[in-house]
Amino acid sequence: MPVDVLVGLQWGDEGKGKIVDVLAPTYDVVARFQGGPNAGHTLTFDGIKHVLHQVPSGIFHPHILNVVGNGVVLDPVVFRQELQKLTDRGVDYSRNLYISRKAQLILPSHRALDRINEESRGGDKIGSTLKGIGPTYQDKIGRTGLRVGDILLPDFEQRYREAVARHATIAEFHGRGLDIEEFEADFFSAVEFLRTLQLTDTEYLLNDLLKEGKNVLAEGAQGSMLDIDFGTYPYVTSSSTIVAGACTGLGIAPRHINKVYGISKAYCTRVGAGPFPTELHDEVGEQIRAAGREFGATTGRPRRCGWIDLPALRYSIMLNGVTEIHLMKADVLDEFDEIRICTHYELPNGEKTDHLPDHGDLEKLTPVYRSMPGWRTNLQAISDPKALPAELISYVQFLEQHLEVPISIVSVGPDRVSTLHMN
Ligand code: 2SA
Ligand code: MG
Repeated sequence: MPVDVLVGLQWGDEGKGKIVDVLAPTYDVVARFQGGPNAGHTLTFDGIKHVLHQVPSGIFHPHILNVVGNGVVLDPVVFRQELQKLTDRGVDYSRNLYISRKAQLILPSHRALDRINEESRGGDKIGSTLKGIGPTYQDKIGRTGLRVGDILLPDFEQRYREAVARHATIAEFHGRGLDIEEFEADFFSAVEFLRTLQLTDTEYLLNDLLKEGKNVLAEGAQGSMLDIDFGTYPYVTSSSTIVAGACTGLGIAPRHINKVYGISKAYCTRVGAGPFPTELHDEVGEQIRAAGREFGATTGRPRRCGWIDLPALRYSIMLNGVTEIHLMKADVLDEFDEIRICTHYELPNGEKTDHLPDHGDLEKLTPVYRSMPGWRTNLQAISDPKALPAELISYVQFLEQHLEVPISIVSVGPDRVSTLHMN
């Protein structure tokens, strides 16, 4: 049975959490394959909003196994807080949550280094979430990281001390101290808690389940334009956010992958620094931010807002082999008389292109827009796709035509129920 993968096609915050929640009941397993507490996946049902960071979004369904894969970087302190919140809301995760022993551990010193790295960049900050993501992946690739399985070793504390000593020398290089003493007791008690959970070699678990005929939904975090290789480097996150990351981040062979759901907003946002060709610096951008409540789910930072960017989407669709698109937050554009779509870019020499140049040029290019009339309709009140306004249908058809991928879902509100299945 197959693995379907769900990825963000933009700079994150496309609404992946909501779609995993909607699709989850048709899957046996939901697995996270990269990222960590930098993610903020928002799910809304029964009038309650839940924000998940490291826990897979299938956790509210007792029959679904939820897997934190080896590609994830896990902060035990944040993880315990998240699980405590779930317990408070009556969710029992004791039997349906598994964590890879090969996932990397985020230490308090990684968080400190994230901040020090950012501060030492002066005016050229990445705009990291300061959750320790970059430094933890650095240790992973540098082969010096601590993994979840290491907490079961008798000399874990010694290994921890060695890592911190190494991190202290990096901090010292920047003329700084780590200053993490006050966080260590909490870290070790969270590690103690982590030991009580189901830690296992999830690559075997997943492949055994696939053999039994179970199906898996791989839940991506962040977005393709933040991918470490193909995103707007260096203004990216430190993991492979594209479909290929699901293979290495879970231990699943490419031949198991079937559908690829590409999630995109009906417009575009970005949080953190880096190029964003269609960004709006005017009151239209403000209006989108207000209507879409565009503030970071993890850090609360205001998100930068702009129109949908077809060259960027086509690039993401190519990298991921997207088989269907889910268009999110269409209702945010309800009040607009005009909707704009960036169809291609113009280079400083006047040449037209629909390729993404490298980031230096990306900042210099001018988006070329096609304008379409807005629908001026309260979409949240609509539950039948046949009742959608003609202007929205035209917008969807225009996107499908230019992206060459069907849009199978249009989301018209945060709740599970505000999900229109097209076709
Ligand atoms: P990091 O912390 O090292 O991964 O930051 C590097 C860049 O990646 C961006 N990034 C994100 N962008 C959008 N959403 C993310 N998740 C949270 C959310 C973010 C928040 O769901 O809202 O609450 O601020 C996310 N995580 C990382 C980040 O902005 C940097 O540009
Ligand atoms: Mg988010």
